[in-house]
Amino acid sequence: MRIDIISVLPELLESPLQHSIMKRAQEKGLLAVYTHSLRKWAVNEYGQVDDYQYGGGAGMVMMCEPLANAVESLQQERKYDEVIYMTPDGVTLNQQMANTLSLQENIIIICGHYKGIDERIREHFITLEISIGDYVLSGGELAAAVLTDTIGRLLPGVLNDETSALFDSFQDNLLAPPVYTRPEDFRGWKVPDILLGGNHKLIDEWRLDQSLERTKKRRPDILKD
Ligand code: 6GU
Repeated sequence: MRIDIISVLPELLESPLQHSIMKRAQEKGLLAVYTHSLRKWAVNEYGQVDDYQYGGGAGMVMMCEPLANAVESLQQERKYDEVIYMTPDGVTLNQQMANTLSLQENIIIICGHYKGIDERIREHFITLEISIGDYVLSGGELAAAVLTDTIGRLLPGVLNDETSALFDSFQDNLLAPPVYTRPEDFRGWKVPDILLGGNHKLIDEWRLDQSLERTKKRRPDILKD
């Protein structure tokens, strides 16, 4: 899968996508992430990509021309399945959306800044608007990194058996059960006996039960009947 991210601050995206699982996904050739500085398509030699908003009011708006040229120059090279705009007024990201997006071949992600992007770009280029939660970030970059990570780890071959996404919280509308590692006794705090017994049927039942309890208590809203 290929993800092209358009941003006024591409540096912000680099570190989060260059380590651990995202690094491995790219090294294995399963994921290709390209970041593009919007300034490359600036309207003048000063690198301008934003301007005052019509009607007045504080805050700059990202201009049509640089964004339209950025998207179209990418679209000239290949077909994109989605042109996504990261924005707090988009639909809230969840695991189901990540699963769906992980099946796509090529996507563009646009990171907003300031007051956002000119509405005409949203109307004519954007196919999907995504928020990562009900709070406001200074820009869309961290949100784009979150989206890329959550999609990237779902691509076949990225995770191995040990890190399998099948048992993640939310994957089956259940939170993950508690986990423990050595030692068996830390300051008198013991690992549940059942996990030490080696009876995998009982362990699976215990884990499912813990998942259910945890979900009922913490996230009754996601629990299926
Ligand atoms: Cl996608 N962008 C910004 N700026 N803030 C957010 C967000 C996105 N999602 C939640 N808050």
